[in-house]
Amino acid sequence: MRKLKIGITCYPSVGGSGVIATELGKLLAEKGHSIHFITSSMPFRLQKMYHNIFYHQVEVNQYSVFQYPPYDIALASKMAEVANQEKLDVLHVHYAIPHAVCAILAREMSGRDLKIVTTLHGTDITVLGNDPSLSDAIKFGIEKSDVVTAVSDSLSAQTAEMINPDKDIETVYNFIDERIYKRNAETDLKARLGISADEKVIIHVSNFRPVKRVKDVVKVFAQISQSLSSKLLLVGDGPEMRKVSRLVSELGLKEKVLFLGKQDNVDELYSISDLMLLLSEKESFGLVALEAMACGVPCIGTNIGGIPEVIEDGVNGFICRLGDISQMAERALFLLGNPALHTEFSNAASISVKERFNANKIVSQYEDIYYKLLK
Ligand code: GMT
Repeated sequence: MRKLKIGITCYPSVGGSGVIATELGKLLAEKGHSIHFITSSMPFRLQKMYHNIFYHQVEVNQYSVFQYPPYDIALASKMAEVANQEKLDVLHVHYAIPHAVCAILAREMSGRDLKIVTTLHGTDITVLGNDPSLSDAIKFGIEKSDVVTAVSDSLSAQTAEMINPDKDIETVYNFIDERIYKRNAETDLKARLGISADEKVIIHVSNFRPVKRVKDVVKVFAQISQSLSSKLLLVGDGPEMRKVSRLVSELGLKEKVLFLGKQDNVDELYSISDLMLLLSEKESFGLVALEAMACGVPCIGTNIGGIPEVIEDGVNGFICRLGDISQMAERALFLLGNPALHTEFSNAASISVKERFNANKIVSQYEDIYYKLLK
């Protein structure tokens, strides 16, 4: 098969979608394709030198007559320029707004038969899809893309329901590079964090936006810690941080909750964890649950969006009703208090990642999409 020239546009410094787009680019490059990132800044996971990965920065003119800097136009121009210069075969954009719409404009500007693949990650549909000033543009971006994928069946269905586009949406799940996410051999990290060997470790990782319901995480932990010697690791930062730390103080949990802020090597933290809590009210997939599972950590998640497609209730974790703190705490205590079940869930979590969400399988699905389009 001929090697392809693929442009990738994503939010380079934002959460799971940026991680997936960057990891996809790296793995496609390892398979011999040339990858051109067209983004506003260097994708944050692009840490080492690859001979076949290139970065094209979108620069926005700050000309004083512009009330708002025209980022979308600058992005479309850059996409067209790179498409022509590099003779791109495919432009794979992550998020419909603005990236798919910019890609369509870029295709027009370039005059090339540039194939556009759009991957929907969630908030572009579940939040922006409700905004009447944007929903027509989202629909346009979806319908004019050559192929549209979504990261879970739930998001595919929700897109059909909310946007009703005249376009099929294919589910391609997110993936994990198991070379990075695996349970590390025992280290002294637990001791260095001041956690004793017999204490259970519960972890939550997010951007602390209201949809992540981090206060529920603290409330569930409050119940767990009444019966079990344990610590809660809160990893990440964001708008809810102040409210969360106030709640931790009010509940008298300051000695038991570790605020670790944003961290790069979360695999090391998962490797000392016994349970992950993902209690969001919106979540199209839940990449952090997959990362934890790859490190053998069972998860408790809500019955929301794509979470039940990742965490299998009663197999590698538990699915609970949104906001039902008692049910979540009861399931957590049941699992943490039953070592045989915990080992079973932990093994099942790793197996599920290997079988359903492994990088090779998912990257091949994207490659098949590109080749089919170029036939
Ligand atoms: O969850 C966020 O706030 C970040 C957002 C993003 O743009 O990365 O995450 C979305 O995309 C991830 C990667 O596909 C998914 O794992 C997250 O579930 C999804 N977030 C939401 O749907 C809220």
